[in-house]
Amino acid sequence: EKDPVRVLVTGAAGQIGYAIVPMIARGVMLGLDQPVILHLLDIEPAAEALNGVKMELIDAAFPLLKGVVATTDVVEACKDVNIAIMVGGFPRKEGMERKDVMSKNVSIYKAQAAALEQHAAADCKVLVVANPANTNALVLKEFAPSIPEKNITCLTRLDHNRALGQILERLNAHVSDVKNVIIWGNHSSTQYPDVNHATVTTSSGGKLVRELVADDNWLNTDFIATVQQRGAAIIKARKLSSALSAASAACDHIRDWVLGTPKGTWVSMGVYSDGSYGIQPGLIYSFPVTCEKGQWSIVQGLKIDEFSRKKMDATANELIEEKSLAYSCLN
Ligand code: NAX
Repeated sequence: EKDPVRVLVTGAAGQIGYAIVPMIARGVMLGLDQPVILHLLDIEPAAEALNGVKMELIDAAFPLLKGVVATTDVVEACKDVNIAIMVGGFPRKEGMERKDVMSKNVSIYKAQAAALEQHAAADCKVLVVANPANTNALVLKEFAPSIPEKNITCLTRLDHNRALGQILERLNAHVSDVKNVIIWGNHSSTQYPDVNHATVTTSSGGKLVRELVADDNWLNTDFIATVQQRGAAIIKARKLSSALSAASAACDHIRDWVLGTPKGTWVSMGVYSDGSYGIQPGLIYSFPVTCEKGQWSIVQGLKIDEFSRKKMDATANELIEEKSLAYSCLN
């Protein structure tokens, strides 16, 4: 049997936490042959609820689950973890200024960066889910300089999967037949869902989504807006934000990162920009990536038309602005 992998989930007493821990314990994230030890972190006011989650995990008797550490102590939570799923954060409450929310999250991510840097396994892979996800990940990177920058990512896979979902519904296709949509930029309403390179497998071979949909107007307007606004639509319907789909996407993100993407298929991940596609280095920006042997690389050489260029730059500009807001909170 393989040695267990230690997986940290912060904000584990929250909605996404409750949805993701059984997925991890069932092998959805790391495979059906990979035992896991779950490290669950939350804050003092949620300590009792966190303990309840631990009790339910014990009661579920998952064969792959070799242990549960449930704690409000960030050092204990980070000890020797191989994978860190950062779901905990400070939500925006009604009437709060953006700067105040940013300031709370900057201080949380600064502190947790330090704890991960000192106590996590040297090759720990980090996925930030909590919003503002890209900028929280950037703060984490800045304050954990000894963690390789390639190991710090943020979640845009939910947006990627939402884009696939819209195409599937439109074409009445099956999920395994549609691939290579792209989410560029920020996990926010400025993200750019791009279908220009997406394909569908049909009985007569691979076809471009654009050809099969045959409605550029829909693809350039309603499709983009629906994906960008999907989070808000879920809140309106459920009176709660996306949780099962977010948890599932986080599992997809880590699984593909660790176990690799299928040949010819890419996924979207928020990663530290190296300047690819003219996106300035120093931002955590969502790109199309392929993964092999636990390493992601940005898909190169895709043709970018003028429509896409504008949208990719607009979401980059929002990230530049968020970054300077985050830095202004440090003083
Ligand atoms: P909840 O409010 O249900 O849970 C958040 C949990 O984090 C709470 O239990 C809270 O006590 C805990 N927490 C707060 N500060 C903490 C700290 N310093 N250390 C550890 N835990 C802390 O929110 P939930 O619906 O689970 O969403 C979690 C985060 O995911 C939010 O920031 C949300 O905006 C973000 N999302 C990001 C998505 C993405 O695609 N990147 C999609 C889903 C989701 O909206």
